[in-house]
Amino acid sequence: MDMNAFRLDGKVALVTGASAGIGFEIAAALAEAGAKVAFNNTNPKKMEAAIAAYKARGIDAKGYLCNVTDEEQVQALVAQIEKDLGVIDILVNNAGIIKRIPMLEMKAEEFRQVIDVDLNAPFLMAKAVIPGMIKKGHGKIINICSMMSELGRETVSAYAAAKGGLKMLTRNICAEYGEYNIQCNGIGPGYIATPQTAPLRERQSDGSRHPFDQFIVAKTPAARWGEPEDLAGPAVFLASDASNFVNGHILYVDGGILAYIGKQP
Ligand code: NAP
Ligand code: GCO
Repeated sequence: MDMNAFRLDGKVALVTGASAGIGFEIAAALAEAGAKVAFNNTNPKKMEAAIAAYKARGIDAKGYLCNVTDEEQVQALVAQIEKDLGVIDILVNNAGIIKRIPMLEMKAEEFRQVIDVDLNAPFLMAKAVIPGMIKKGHGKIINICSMMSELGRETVSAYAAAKGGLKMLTRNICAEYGEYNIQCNGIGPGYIATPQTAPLRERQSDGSRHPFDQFIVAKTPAARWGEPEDLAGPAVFLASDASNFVNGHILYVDGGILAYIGKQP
């Protein structure tokens, strides 16, 4: 096998929300595999810090302020990247939010906000990049799903609905555009140590570990939280020619948690 199939030289990649966390590590890995990398976010200060952090890794990532829920901004983002770097070959829909609120206490507006970022925005982003991919004769779309694409849990109704929908959007893009040599797959991270899950890992006032932290470690065969770096290899694989016959698949990168009933207390 030609191992260059895992390289991304000459490719243009856009990772949404890659100012920190999972998106940052995925964007860095795509760059280290040879891609020219663009990323977007909404917060100028985090953008600046991210560009410096990419530079410290020897990566010349191009940052764009863009709210992925705004269709006009999304269209303008894709057009600007095409001018600056070229037509987008790889899109990673990573930008996402979560609101942990019991359903009966959650306002309709709060539910809509989560659906807007986590489900509507990946639709808008995919719609914006697919025409260029069709013209180019190939494309890779990677949607960052979640274990909540498969499982529910208290207080995350909007997030689980969005990520379940994102799993099916992934399969539908595969169905509709596979004939144009576009592969659309998902990555389903398990519990990963990022700002988004920081509240679930906070030390208690007596210095003990958060009960949820203990719960997740007991439920995970790897007996640890994932790190954003754990997602780098799977992302490079799904962004590369090595996965050209993988389509509509959700690759769970979860330390085995979805396969395991959990350690007996
Ligand atoms: P994070 O650290 O909170 O990063 C989320 C990123 O999304 C931030 O950089 C944020 O950038 C950006 N963002 C949020 N709303 C945006 C918008 N409207 N437009 C543009 N950018 C926006 O979260 P993370 O843990 O790395 O999560 C990244 C993805 O992985 C999310 O889709 C999340 O649902 C998913 N995921 C996370 C885990 C986990 O355990 N951490 C597990 C499974 C799936 P700014 O704030 O700078 O705008
Ligand atoms: C939560 C967590 C999870 C993770 C991830 C798991 O509150 O349960 O935030 O939702 O973010 O999605 O795969």
